[in-house]
Amino acid sequence: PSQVREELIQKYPAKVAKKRAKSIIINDPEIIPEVQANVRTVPGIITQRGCSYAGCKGVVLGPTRDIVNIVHGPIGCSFYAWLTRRNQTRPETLLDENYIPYCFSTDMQEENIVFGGEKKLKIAIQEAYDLFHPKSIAIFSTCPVGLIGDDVHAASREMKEKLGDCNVFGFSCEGYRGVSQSAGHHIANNGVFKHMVGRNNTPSVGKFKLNLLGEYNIGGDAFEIERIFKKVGITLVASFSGNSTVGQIENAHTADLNVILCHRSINYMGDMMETKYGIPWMKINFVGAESTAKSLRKIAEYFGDEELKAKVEAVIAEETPKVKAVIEEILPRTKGKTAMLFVGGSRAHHYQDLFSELGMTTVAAGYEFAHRDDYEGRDVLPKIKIDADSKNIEELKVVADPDFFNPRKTEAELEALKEKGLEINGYSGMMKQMTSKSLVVDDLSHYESEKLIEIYKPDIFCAGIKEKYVVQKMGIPLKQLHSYDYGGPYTGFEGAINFYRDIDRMVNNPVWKLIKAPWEKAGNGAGLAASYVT
Ligand code: CFM
Ligand code: HCA
Repeated sequence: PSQVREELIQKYPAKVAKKRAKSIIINDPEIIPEVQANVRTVPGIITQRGCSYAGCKGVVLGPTRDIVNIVHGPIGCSFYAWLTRRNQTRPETLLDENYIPYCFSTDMQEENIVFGGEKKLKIAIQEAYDLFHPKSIAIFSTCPVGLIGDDVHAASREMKEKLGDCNVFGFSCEGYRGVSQSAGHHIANNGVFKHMVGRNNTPSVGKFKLNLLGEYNIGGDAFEIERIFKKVGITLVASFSGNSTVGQIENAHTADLNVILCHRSINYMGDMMETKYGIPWMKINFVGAESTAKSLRKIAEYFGDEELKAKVEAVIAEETPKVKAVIEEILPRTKGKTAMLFVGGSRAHHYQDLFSELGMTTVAAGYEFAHRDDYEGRDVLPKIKIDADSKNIEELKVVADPDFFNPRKTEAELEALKEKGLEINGYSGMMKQMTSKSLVVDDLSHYESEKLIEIYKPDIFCAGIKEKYVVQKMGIPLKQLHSYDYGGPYTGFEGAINFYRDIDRMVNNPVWKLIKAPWEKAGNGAGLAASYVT
């Protein structure tokens, strides 16, 4: 692997090579080496990353169906984000509000850039209100808004007061706010926490009440998790934010546990809700049949109820045989094959579980925009250097709520749960789970992806739409782990079965052998030693 690392960086200018070397790591799960992450991409490098606005508007706020999300900016920022993320939603009746299929934009023109766009923004808010009378309107700032200094917060406050029965709030999530989507997640968490959580104090009903954080219902993933929760008797108070409503999120502080699926995008919310309301959080994973079973057991252990534990065991026993039957059929065809995963800030970790259930090895993986804790585990948090880019994002000062702070577990109870092996408020990251000498690469560049494929020739490469067709032209199937290539759901037990079948179809499709990869074409000298790979 150290030769591979050399090969990846040798074409770069010396300074760039030095920087990239810190983000290309040979894994050792015992020691867990440091990975350089959440730093600026070198200009000129083709990155997989997106922007802050994408992380705030598209990722965190986008899936809540009854907020009117108005993008303050030029139309392109809206148009290219319109329905592209595949977050599904299921209104309870046909009359329920659902603005997800819409695309709201202030359509800023040159005149607004020169003379300011606040007036146009307020007119847009009024127009949206007159048309739909929504409970909430959120405003998202695109790059020019910050550059010209439009105050979306003042405009929102003014309109909230004027409209009376509509909660209007803004986000300073200009694309350039941080080095990637990740800054937008943090900005979104702050805004949702400040303007939504705790607004509605209707007590929630149920014996085992939790919020599901960091699950965005891509391809219907949340529907499968909801099905399982219902079956075991767990009440989902609020989802952040797949298949969610404003009412759920405003009431989230009445739940007794937060479970976090995507740590990267929403860990801030878990911490803030713990401080303000006394609700602990636990990292769980519903991607993979075994992980789903393990996560359900963790939840039952947290609530410490024998009846719930028995119900969880009964559901696992009922769901597992159909999963096992499919694995048994497919495993002989997938066993021993290799995968690479370069996605976002959590799936590059979670989907390794599904591949290992198929007997496949992850030879290289990395995130687009995660932080060191997502690689190395939260123990490194105190060691992470605060740089100019991270300082840019507000850290909310959160204190215990005088009326609603209520520790759901005493210190002693939490200690006892930890003794039992339950990781409370913790996440041990991706590297601990990956094999020794596998490669971990942060913010993989396009050049590096081509090199990795030439060297390892993996049986499948997992990434997004920008990578898909380039990789497939090299004769390697690419599975989109963002949009799922319009498949899914992939969570829970039913989802695992869907995934096994989709991967089987891809890695065993003879069509890939008909494509001549660049290194197979005569005379291009790109034939890299397969002997690097052990
Ligand atoms: Fe979390 Fe996500 Fe992801 Fe993410 Fe994303 Fe996504 Fe992703 Mo695309 S919140 S970090 S910012 S799991 S949109 S649903 S698929 S990059 S790995
Ligand atoms: C985003 C959204 C995205 C893009 C996916 C892709 C998603 O980052 O703005 O590049 O294929 O999941 O839709 O991550």
